[in-house]
Amino acid sequence: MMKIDILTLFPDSFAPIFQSILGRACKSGALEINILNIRDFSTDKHKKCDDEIFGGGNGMLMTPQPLFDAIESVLDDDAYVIYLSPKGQTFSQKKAKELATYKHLILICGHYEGIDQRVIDKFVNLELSIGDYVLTGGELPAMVVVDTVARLVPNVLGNENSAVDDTFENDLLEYPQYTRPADFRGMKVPEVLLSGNHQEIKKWRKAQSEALTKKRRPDLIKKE
Ligand code: 58G
Repeated sequence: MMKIDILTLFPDSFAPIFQSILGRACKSGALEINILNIRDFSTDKHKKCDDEIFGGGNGMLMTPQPLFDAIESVLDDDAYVIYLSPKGQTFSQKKAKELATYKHLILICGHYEGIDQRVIDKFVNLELSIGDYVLTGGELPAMVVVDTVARLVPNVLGNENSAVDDTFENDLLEYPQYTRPADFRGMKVPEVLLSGNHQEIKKWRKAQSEALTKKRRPDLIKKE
């Protein structure tokens, strides 16, 4: 059971994560995802959440007051607070495994030129980036992190083992997989997979994984 609170100015953009597997996990109780609109916490008469940047510079910054109040409304002793930012540590399957051990994640999505540094200094445990590119908001990165982490939480995926053989779980790319029919338009499934010889199948899959990783992602192969 994991709780995830997402703080955003664009709550509607999270509709996709309530589809399919994660939607089912929310209904089954394996996962609780709350979307909070940062604007609801603004004490400004016009619900303003942004302002000009001290010292000059282009664009606007998210002001501290709505963010402080939004974070404090969900903060507890179990919470681990993440700010999605291109300046953050790079996200990975390894990082996802670490995050999956927390009971409560709070994800902050920035917009414009980002958020006031005092929010980061006061509350943020981890600045996290999904890759070396800049987006208009932290919503897409937040969805990437939620999807990746949630599928590692017990009882979120139907089958408890389905995350074990995945690409990256053993620093190898996954072997090719096939389903019926065994012959589709003359393209045949490799004979060994139809043999029922589980030892041979295991050997074939390992060899395929290693060959593909060596060809496509030599950087993943540990030099020891
Ligand atoms: C510079 C520009 C600093 C995450 C924008 C902060 C968030 C990319 C990623 C921002 C993001 C990523 C405002 C919009 C954060 C703020 C947000 N872009 N690579 N943009 O994970």
